[in-house]
Amino acid sequence: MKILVINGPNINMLGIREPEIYGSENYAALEALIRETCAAEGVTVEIFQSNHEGAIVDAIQGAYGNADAIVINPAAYTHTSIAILDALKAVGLPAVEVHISDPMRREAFRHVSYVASACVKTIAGQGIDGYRQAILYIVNEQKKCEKSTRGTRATDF
Ligand code: CA2
Repeated sequence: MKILVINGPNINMLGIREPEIYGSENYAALEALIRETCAAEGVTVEIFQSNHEGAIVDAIQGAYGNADAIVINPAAYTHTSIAILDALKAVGLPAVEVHISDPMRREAFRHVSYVASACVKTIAGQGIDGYRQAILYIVNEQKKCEKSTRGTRATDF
């Protein structure tokens, strides 16, 4: 299984400012957590971060035929981007939306997520551990799927 993890604008600045909102871990620590979680689960991972909406759309399109699932924190684009929503719908891969903070407990302009309707789950307010939870959710769903289809094909004995 391969998971593509996408981070939007300013996530690369983690740990530099606003630790009371985003915690004190930096982006390198986030990458390390994602890689450790995937390695422990036997999952291949690709991590992508961009400050540009179109580059994020390109990364989502690039996952088509190349990844089995997406973990995405679109950051501020969560609240504005129909293009990212459409890209997630276009590729049709299971996607989990992650937010380090809980946008619902912040300013009103953060209460709307344009991408949520294209995601199978949203994890918010768990700090960077939310990425670990998202990966484990995907792995567990995959295991459930394998279990329910096992032995149902004519070629299975
Ligand atoms: O809580 C989240 O993960 C967010 O997606 C983070 C975004 C924010 O626009 C969303 O509403 C919620 C912001 C990305 C990080 O921005 C930083 C700001 C200052 C210092 C470090 C990072």
